[in-house]
Amino acid sequence: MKDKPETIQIPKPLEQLSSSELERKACIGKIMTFTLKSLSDTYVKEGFQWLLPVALSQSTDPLWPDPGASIEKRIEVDIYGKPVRTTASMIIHKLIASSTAYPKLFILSPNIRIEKAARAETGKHIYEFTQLDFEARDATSKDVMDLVEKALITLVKDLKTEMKGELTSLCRCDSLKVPKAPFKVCDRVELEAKYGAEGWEAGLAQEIEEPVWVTNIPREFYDFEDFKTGRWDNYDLFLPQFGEVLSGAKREWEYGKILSKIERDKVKKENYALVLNMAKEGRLKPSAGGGIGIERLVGWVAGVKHIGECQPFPRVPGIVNEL
Ligand code: ASN
Repeated sequence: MKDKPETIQIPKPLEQLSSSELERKACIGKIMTFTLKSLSDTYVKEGFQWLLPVALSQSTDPLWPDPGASIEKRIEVDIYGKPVRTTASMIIHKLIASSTAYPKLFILSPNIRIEKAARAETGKHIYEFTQLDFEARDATSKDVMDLVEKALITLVKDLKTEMKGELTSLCRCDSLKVPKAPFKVCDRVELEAKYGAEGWEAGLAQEIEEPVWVTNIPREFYDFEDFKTGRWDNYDLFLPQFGEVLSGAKREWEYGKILSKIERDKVKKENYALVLNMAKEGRLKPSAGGGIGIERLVGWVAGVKHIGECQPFPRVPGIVNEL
């Protein structure tokens, strides 16, 4: 996400809000509740198991190399004589869980990413957010796109009837349109040619009027890369006038490829011993999945300027409140 020059009001903690600001906060809160219920209903109906998140693990998302990453600090502590990290995403857990007891799963998990303080005013970054992270064994990218399109269309359609009052008071009732499936799919290479290597994300978000998928984005080792063509079988979902709200991929499952990518990226191999061993033993299964940034999705629905507004206890980069 490209940082915006426009000054954005930084979300304040609850105890500092005026009565009209509290009303707005309550409205966004109701849209959050509705969204969580709608999405979890869709995933459960589609046969996904609902797993609980973990906060500390030896292995978490390396978030590297990722062109969008701006992590200032990685949190690592020792417990019981072992180093553990706070969850950056549950991708590694999803690979293991979907290969074993939970072929189709989703988790609403807190993701801790200590973003650089300079990102306070992008309106799209918070240092602790919630991701609806999901994974399905043997699924293809197309399967995931179909599922997400269905979840999003159901959500917006139902919001427009059942949350009409809230959307009206947020001045979002008319501008929020029910998206039409299938969403358009663009290749990142074409977008870079059109908007430039740096500006394509912002350029795309400003131009589109419907959600758009972007594929073929070079990033972490777990996303599938075709070594013959150099093409990545992954995808981001961009929402109009907003930006990226989901990222996901078909996954790597072959030992040789995972090892060579970890080495190429200079990621610490010892932090991914379990994934590597499972792959070596042929126990890592092909899968595809993704993660929806909940505050971003609700922020788009509610039309907020800063997604910290969707949090009861805002996590704005650089600002640490008592709660
Ligand atoms: N949740 C993302 C995925 O499933 C990974 C991430 O958040 N970095 O691909």
